[in-house]
Amino acid sequence: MLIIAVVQDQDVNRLLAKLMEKGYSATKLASTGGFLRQGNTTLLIGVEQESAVPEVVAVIKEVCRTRKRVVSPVATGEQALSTYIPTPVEVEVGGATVFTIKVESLEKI
Ligand code: 2BA
Repeated sequence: MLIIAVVQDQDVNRLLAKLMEKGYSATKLASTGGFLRQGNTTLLIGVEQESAVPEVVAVIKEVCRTRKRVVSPVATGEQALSTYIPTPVEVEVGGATVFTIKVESLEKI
């Protein structure tokens, strides 16, 4: 099984430490959220047994926090040419977005 978790940068070190402590392997990828266009982190966590998924998800739930971000919309098109003043918008970013996928094979070469 492959667990893909998009998490906030602030939670990554604690999350990786907990996962390693419990014997899981993970790969950390720098990513960017499509909506906020700000950095976040994507972890690829491969586990051999499907039964390990709930434990990994529980660790993610324990570590990752929901936070509020204030974003200023970027002016586009005609707005950019006018006296448009962007109003900051508050967005709640979830603790993690988690996808779980069945893996056909895992080969280490
Ligand atoms: P972003 O795309 O930068 O989104 C950050 C937060 O902005 C989202 O938090 C959500 O609260 C809000 N948001 C996203 N799209 C929106 C929209 N069209 N209108 C209003 N608000 C919107 P989360 O939902 O917790 O997502 C956090 C990050 O997880 C996302 O960063 C993205 O990188 C990833 N993600 C979330 N859903 C995904 C999906 N279905 N597929 C792939 N990645 C996803």
